[in-house]
Amino acid sequence: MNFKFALSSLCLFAFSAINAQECIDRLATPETRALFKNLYRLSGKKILFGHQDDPAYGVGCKYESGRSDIRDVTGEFPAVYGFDLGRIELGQDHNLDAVPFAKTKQYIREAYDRGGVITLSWHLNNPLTGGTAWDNKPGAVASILPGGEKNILYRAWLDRVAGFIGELKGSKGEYIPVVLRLFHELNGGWFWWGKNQCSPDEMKKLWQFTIHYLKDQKKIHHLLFAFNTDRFNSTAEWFERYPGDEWIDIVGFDIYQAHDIKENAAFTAFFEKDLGMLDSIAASHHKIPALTEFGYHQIPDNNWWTTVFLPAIRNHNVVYALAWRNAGANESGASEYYVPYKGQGSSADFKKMYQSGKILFEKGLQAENIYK
Ligand code: BMA
Repeated sequence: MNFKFALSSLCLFAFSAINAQECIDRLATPETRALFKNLYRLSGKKILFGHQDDPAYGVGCKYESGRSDIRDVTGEFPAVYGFDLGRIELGQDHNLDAVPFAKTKQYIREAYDRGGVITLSWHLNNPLTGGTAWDNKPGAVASILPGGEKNILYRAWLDRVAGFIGELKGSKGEYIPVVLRLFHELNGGWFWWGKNQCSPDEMKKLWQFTIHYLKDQKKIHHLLFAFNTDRFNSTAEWFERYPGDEWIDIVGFDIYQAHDIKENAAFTAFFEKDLGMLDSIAASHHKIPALTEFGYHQIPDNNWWTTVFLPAIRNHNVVYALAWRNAGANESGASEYYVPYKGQGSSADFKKMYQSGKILFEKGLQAENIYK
């Protein structure tokens, strides 16, 4: 290799390496860039604990200011807060789980003031049939692509999402950065955007259209984009519907343990295998790895946090792990929850995990100044 060639390839390498460690939006706000940079930095060192709908409600409290199940158990709010936009597309004032969007906005502002990370998912209705996100008749993805019969409707839905996100501002008037997690679990077949409902090519086009629309047409520059599958068997499966590195900041997967303690060993094996594959995916593509959803329904194993969850996750690079919502009792009285509430069987063990120092909650994250 001659010297000139070596030098120019070195420059090219250095240039792409620097660029690769930035978020995809070249016009991203300073706080959004800082969020990307700091999550990238923390990956492999700490894991931010997240919880869906955390300050809104839990098993132990409903819309009580300053309370959450995580806070009742540990004394702190989580580090990451997930909320869902499902039904915003219809112009409703509350989401599919009855959380008023006005309250979500307020929770997001308070979470940001505490130094927390905000992530939004979107269980949007089926645009073709008008059914829910779980109405998985094929054809909806094709119908909302440019030229499709529902593309104009889909744009109007994105306008509403953009309207909501555009109103998220901090106390200095700066936009609050948001990790937007679209079309989650797309390798499963249960949502209308799932693998049996559209081709990989249609799905990639939908991602690209959606991100381009929000970023370049609606001019929203405070988003990091998260792409996530459900549990997966191979890197090839994970990548099948990936739109490309220029569209995605955060890479992840969702995983749930089935309701049986006997499955601890099998779950651990699967979980670790997926975490390992995600580590390589993120490292080779210069992306931030995250466990975008997880849970063990009703946590029937009192020691699950320190004997299953923590040992599996602690040696991997996911920078956050978002537990699903503590919905509490439904109409039939059955209770849905994935983190302990005060007095729940696994709360002492959860506290032990909290004290391990590896997993960050509200205060540990505050020390990291992730928006600077
Ligand atoms: C599911 C359940 C549902 C909920 C949906 C969207 O996993 O928690 O009750 O409506 O997520 O949040």
